[in-house]
Amino acid sequence: MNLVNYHTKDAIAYVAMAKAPLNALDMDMIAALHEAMDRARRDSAVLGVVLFGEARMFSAGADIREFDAPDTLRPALQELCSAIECLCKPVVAAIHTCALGGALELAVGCHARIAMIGSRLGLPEVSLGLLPGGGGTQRVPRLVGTTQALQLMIGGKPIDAAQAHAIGLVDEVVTSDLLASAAAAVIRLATGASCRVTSRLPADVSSESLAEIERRRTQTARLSTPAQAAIVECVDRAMKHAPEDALAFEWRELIKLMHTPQSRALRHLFFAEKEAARLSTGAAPEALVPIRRIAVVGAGTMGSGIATCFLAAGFPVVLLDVADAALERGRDAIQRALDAGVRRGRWSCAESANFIDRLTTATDLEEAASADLVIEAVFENLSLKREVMQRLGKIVTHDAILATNTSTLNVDELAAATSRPSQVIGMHFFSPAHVMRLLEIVNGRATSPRVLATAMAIAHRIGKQAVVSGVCYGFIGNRMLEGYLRETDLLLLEGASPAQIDRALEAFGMAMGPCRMLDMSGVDVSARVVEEAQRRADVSRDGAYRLVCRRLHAMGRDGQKSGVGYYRHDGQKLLPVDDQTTLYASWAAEFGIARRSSISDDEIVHRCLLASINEGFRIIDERVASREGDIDVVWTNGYGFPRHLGGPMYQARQWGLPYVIARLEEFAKRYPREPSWAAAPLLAVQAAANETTRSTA
Ligand code: T1G
Repeated sequence: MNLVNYHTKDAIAYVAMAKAPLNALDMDMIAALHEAMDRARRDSAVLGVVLFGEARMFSAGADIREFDAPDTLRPALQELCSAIECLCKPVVAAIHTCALGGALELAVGCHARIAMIGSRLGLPEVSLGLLPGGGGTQRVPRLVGTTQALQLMIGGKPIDAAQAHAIGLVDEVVTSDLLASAAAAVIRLATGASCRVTSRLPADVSSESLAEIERRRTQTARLSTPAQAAIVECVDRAMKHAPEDALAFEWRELIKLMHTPQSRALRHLFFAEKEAARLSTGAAPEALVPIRRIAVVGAGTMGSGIATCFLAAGFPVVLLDVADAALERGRDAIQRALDAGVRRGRWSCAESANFIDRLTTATDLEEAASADLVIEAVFENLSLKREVMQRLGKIVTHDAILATNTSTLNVDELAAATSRPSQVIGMHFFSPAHVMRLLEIVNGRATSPRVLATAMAIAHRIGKQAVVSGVCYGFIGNRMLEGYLRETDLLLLEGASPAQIDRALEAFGMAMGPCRMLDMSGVDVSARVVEEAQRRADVSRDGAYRLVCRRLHAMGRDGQKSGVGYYRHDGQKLLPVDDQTTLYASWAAEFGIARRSSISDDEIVHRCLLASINEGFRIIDERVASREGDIDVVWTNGYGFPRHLGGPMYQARQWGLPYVIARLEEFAKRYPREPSWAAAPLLAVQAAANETTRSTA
């Protein structure tokens, strides 16, 4: 099987990258491309080269798997691009579907670029903690200017072919006959047309370019992400230094970045996300339930957000609710979400209008009969959800899938309420559903493999990051969140303030501290979940369990919505609550919890995170989650865990399992009343430690 296919026709050499699945530019592929270009150079009958990708796309860029051994790598892609640039014959890149990272750098090393409409082009290396190391930091600024180039590299977001054409990244956008158009471009270049050279220093560097570099230098110094700062320095050299020196600098910076903990963590997450979602691409299409029409039951915040996800993915959606007023509010919420997507450039006005045209609403549940996938998103109440699922089970067709959006209830109990438990699955969206990428797919005891595979494929289709969870209280994310919030609550009773706890965890890297988060999402919501979970004995029934949360709710202090919760809300300002110290101290005394005058940030971070990590090891022990990487994907995509730290389980591995076990044992001794620090989870951690010991023996 050749990595590169080469054939000639009408004096044009066609060089096709042919390495499934995505033409990743590993060392072998780059060597094969070198040979093909050399063959075209030696063939006197060949006027020039069309370079393209067979199968799914032009190329997904460099092979990320090679980055774990950075010191074995050579600047092969830089050398290939320089060889193409200096080839005595024109080389035109014909781009379809995707040209990302090194793939786009390869295309920019060519003398012209033709792209199929709708193709995506980008330099996403920064999302891996890296920089474009195939000459991109040098050639792209010379092609499109420093402002556009820095936006592409520091933002890391792909653009489509039309946008690429508008900034001069591609020379032509076609709707068909991609290779023929590229061949015509070769002939034009071979017969005298000029091409835009990117190999030399620009004749003059505008003051705007230099000012933009300075602006970005200041900005990235604040962001303290090494990759972005390095990108700015490379672009600065593209404007001022001899090309070969600047290329050498770019390569050295790339290798340095590959060694950083941030990049290693981000590369861990890249593959963890693929592995978590793998079922979505593994099942053969005929093995899936055909999904053409969606019904969403419940037009509230979650229901309208879920409906928006499917509308924006091109599905017709019927939104159901018992009251016309609720449906009107739901439709308005969907329109607002679509308008926001237009403002953010996620879709065009025309597309947005097209999406909303696919929405119908109804108050009669029978309207769900024509749906292939029905998602219930009614109020989080077991008897209500049971009744809805039972009625749906009698309404929908035999093959239709019934999904519940419950976040804490038992999916197996809801499945049992229908006459078709094998068709029932959990699809736990995170609010706002049309924004948050994470989707927990809850695989019920009776759920059929075909329904599971279909749900995973649908998750992929609506752009969600799917993670499969077994059935347990809170699935993966919320169950681990309980430990995190339990320790937050206890620390408040022991004398820490909401502001100190939030500051400590935000300094660690969490997007939002737990007290701020609870005030924003509603103290009442969390209190109701805890009380229901205590009633079902899913969590500790100890009266001190999540006491502060329950007591604040009992006082009507439900956070932002009531103006006071863990903080007093004065507009955007979060202020301390005057009587909080007295209140928390009295509650602590009520339950014999000792107060301390000072609690370190280190203790706050470790207790909250290790409570989650401990639960994470239990979740794996119980096979609720398949692997540690899945848990990392849940927490970085749904709970604001910093991506550059890889996720809670990855972080535990970086701390070292012996250290984790020692700290867990320390907390278990100090808090004997708290069952969650009990020995059981330590066995899981110990098992993991043994496995590590074995693997490194
Ligand atoms: N390297 C290695 N494996 C890759 C890969 C890559 N670049 N891209 C995808 N895969 C694997 C992926 O793990 C999965 O594996 C399979 O291919 C299908 O992927 C020097 C330093 C292109 C939009 O960041 O964004 O170039 O699970 O399910 O949904 O300057 O893949 O089947 O075992 O995602 O159609 C820059 C990363 C690299 C692009 C296609 N490039 N890839 O999405 O398929 S760094 C990227 C993607 C670089 C140079 C620098 C997406 C995609 P498995 P998939 P998809």
